Amino acid sequence: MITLQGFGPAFGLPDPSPFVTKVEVLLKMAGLPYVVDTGGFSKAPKGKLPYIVDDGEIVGDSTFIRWHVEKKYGVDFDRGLDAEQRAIAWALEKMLDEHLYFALVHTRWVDDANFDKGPRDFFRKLPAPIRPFLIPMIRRQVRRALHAQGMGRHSPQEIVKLGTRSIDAAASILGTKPFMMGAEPSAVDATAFAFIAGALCPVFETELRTAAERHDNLKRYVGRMTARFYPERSEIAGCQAAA
Ligand SMILES: N[C@@H](CCC(=O)N[C@@H](CS)C(=O)NCC(=O)O)C(=O)O
Repeated sequence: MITLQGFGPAFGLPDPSPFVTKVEVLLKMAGLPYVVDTGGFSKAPKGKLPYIVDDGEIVGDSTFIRWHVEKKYGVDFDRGLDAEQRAIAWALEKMLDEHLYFALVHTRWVDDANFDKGPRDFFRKLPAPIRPFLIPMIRRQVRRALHAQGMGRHSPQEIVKLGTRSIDAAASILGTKPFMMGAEPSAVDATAFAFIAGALCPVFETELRTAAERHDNLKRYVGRMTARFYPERSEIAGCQAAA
């Protein structure tokens, strides 16, 4: 049995981390039984979530988890795609993982109002006296990480411009297709669903959310992915589940 280490549902999303949601959807796509555990952050092999424990084997990072599942269980998430489609899917996935992600982190962690509505809640289980020290410290770490990565050097308006371009690109790639690469879901849909749902999350007031809301095809896509992979949910991120 596979244990997926994540943060647990938050903000109406399967997980606040798009990377955890991505892995959960990949496991669902692969039809593998799994359980979610939220107590494993301190043992994360790369200091980040998600990671999985598969029969004692620990695999960290959503991409390495995908490759582990493909190799160990003989799954090809991209079956039916030719080399060019696989390359486009990879490029789209990495645009979301390595670019849109940091714009979303900025909107949730740097903007005070959004932080108060969202990430501040992660600290509610900590003893009250240490919260006033720890919360600003962790926010400083996030700001430093954004600065080191580069996104954090831009103004909020510039970050919105960059993130909007990625959201628009995802909407254009989807076009009128049911899923990113065609009639059936492939690996990139696990990522795209996680990030687009994260961008559309109604908890946060952001111009990136407005940018995503402009695309009806993205909203219907989140609803379609919800119907397929979270059939127990009537909606995710304000998008009604519908096939
Ligand atoms: N490349 C990693 C990224 C994972 C990641 O950035 N996880 C974040 C949550 S969204 C995390 O655990 N951050 C905690 C930290 O950096 O301390 C993947 O694909 O799994």
